[in-house]
Amino acid sequence: MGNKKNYVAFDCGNSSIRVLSGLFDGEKIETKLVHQVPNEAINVNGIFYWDILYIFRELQIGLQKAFIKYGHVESVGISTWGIDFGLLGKSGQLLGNPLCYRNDFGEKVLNSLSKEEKDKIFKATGILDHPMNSLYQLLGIKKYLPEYYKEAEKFLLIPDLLAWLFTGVICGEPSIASTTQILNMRDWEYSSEVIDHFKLNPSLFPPLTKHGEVYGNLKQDIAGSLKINICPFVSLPSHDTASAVVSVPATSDDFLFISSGTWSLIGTELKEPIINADVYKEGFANEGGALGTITFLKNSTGMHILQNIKREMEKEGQKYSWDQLVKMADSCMSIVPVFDPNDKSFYNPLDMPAAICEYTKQELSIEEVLASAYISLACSYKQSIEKIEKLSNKKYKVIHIVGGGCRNDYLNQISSDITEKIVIAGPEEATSLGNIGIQLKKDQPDLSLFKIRQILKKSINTRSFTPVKDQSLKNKMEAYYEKYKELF
Ligand code: LFR
Repeated sequence: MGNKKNYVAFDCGNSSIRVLSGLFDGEKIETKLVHQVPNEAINVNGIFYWDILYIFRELQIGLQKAFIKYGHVESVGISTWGIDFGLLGKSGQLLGNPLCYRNDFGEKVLNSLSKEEKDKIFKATGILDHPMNSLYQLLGIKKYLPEYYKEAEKFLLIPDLLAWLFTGVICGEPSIASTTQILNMRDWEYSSEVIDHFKLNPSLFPPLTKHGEVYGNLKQDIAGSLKINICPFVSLPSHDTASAVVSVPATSDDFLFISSGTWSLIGTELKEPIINADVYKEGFANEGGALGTITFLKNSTGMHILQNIKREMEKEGQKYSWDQLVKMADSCMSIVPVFDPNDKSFYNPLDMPAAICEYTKQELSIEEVLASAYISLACSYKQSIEKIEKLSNKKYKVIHIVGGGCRNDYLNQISSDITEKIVIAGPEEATSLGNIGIQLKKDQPDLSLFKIRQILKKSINTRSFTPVKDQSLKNKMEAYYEKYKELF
């Protein structure tokens, strides 16, 4: 490894827990996946939980592997999915496993609010109301699991909770804090208006760190049991979407991105939030990005649909590769119906293909279900992009698709065909690269986001997709989108 530095990224998503080493030679970063295990919410008596101690344990195994493979760990950064959190009790211990945002508490709470209340929260924060936001989950716990809320002293979002488990330090991080819908995105402070309105305990929320600073060190007992060096933990965009956006290989400050994973986060980066009635109406949020930037985005259903179709197909015991699924979708010659991937029916169905058939009111073959899912996802991308162009009064020629979902070249091509824009796919390891990119600030505090992006751009390969030229295919794609727009 020569004298490359070994930066470690924890990348925890809804479907996998991963540890990567980022080997930095002073010019570029080479990422190496050192550990990966599946992640899954666990249903206990109808409530979905995350097994946080399993996640903690697997991250330790990954950290140890990174040390054994590449030597001294320079530092560690944590990125995870947003919204979910754990509560520490009065005696300083974790009060049970964190709940998963796919429970229905949030929806029940949000449905009980008046339009005025919803407007007030959006105005106070700049974040869109979505049933899964931590605010509604927390209020749901207050109402439906009151014993947890009563005993809670600290609210720690998943990366903050992991940071506490690894370092013993209680702190928060701004990008993940924005997924609560309690942070005011104008000044990045927890909104006293929201806290007072819902009579939340303000001391639940820990102080926020600054990107690039070291907030703690690996606990001595963990370092001892893993037989690795005591390494610093660096504050960085610990919301996976925010770290992924750091790695977008854009050539200018102004770009469109889709961070593609279980969710597709479709947006652009801004210096200041845009908080007005149109933004609210069109369903956009001003989430926290890296180093004070705003990721202005729409949270749209992504690979979740395809992941669940695949899961259902595999229930009989046979395994399918993603290539096989693409071939099946591509073999479908018929005109398929389109559906709104963001409809409630697809949020957590027991059987995704059945949910699609029921929603479209058609008996579809599995090939048709797959084709319909691909087309519908691409149509939802186009609709969100049209809205971004309207709200920002700009036109974009290129869409950067980053994250695990950009491995799917079939979806990349259909997205280019439907949106009639160039798609640049990559990097796939977007979250980890962004995470490691910001860790570089530990030693080079003056590194700007622009400079970090240049380093990351040198470190990756991308693939380009241009819109279909064949006129009859073009017409077919246009017809699909017209249908989609007419319906949704
Ligand atoms: C993407 C993501 C989204 C968030 C969703 C649920 O991985 O973090 O940004 O809305 O997961 O937490």
